[in-house]
Amino acid sequence: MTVTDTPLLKSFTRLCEDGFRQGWHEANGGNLSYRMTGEDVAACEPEFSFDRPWVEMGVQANNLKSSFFLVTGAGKFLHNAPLCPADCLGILQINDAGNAWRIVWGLENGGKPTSEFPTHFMNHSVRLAATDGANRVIYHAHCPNIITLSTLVEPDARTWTRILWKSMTECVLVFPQGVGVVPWMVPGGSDIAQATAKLMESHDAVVWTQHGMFVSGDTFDAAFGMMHVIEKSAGLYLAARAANGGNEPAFPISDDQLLQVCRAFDVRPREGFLAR
Ligand code: 2HA
Ligand code: ZN
Repeated sequence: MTVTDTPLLKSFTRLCEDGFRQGWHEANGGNLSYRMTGEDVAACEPEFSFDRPWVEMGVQANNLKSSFFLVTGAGKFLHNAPLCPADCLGILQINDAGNAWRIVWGLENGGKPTSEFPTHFMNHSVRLAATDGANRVIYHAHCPNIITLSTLVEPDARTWTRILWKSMTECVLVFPQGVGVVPWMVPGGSDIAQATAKLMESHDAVVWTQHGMFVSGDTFDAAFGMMHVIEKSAGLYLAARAANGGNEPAFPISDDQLLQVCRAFDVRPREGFLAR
């Protein structure tokens, strides 16, 4: 089986296409990475080549030494990933020191991994540790309602989380830890990578103010679903606020109602975010 025929490539490009259809990936906006299993590597290895140079990342992680990632390419349109995966996507090997990558498959024609690879890499490191290896997918999207909301609401995690939980009943079950919020920063470097990774220690989802969102998940479905739920909730809040003359929605779900939902489904919401 060739790399492009593997179920992994199909799941990866399906998410790219689904995100595009949602309107989250204008031009080259957004990026995706997946930490490969030993089986994934074994299936793809016959097509690997090890002649491209190592590139230092400016970040380092002990728990990702010698691992392999499937990633989207810098400047590539996610919409094109299903059409020409070997051009738009690449498989990276991490070196023994955990501080550099080299391309072993794909990104033909001189491509490079996503400009946000430092953030993806650091997020993988903290989510691997936080979930005992279960999380494998890190996904970044330019979801419009999240971006709009950040022009209206201060970059405070408790404020954001309460808005999102209170706009749709099951949100508190989907992201009981709430969302982390990174205040506006220059994208693409190690500073925003460190700030995001710190929040990823205790969240599945982190908002990049006026930019978009990062989520993590065990599977492509889980990561996409997380993005979808949070973005939808932001949209519901914006619509309710617009319909109410720009004022706060008159009847948001109450703290007590959210606690009832949590009790019914045996979920613990983040401490201090709901009044008991
Ligand atoms: O263009 O989304 O944050 C890719 C990005 C950078
Ligand atoms: Zn972006």
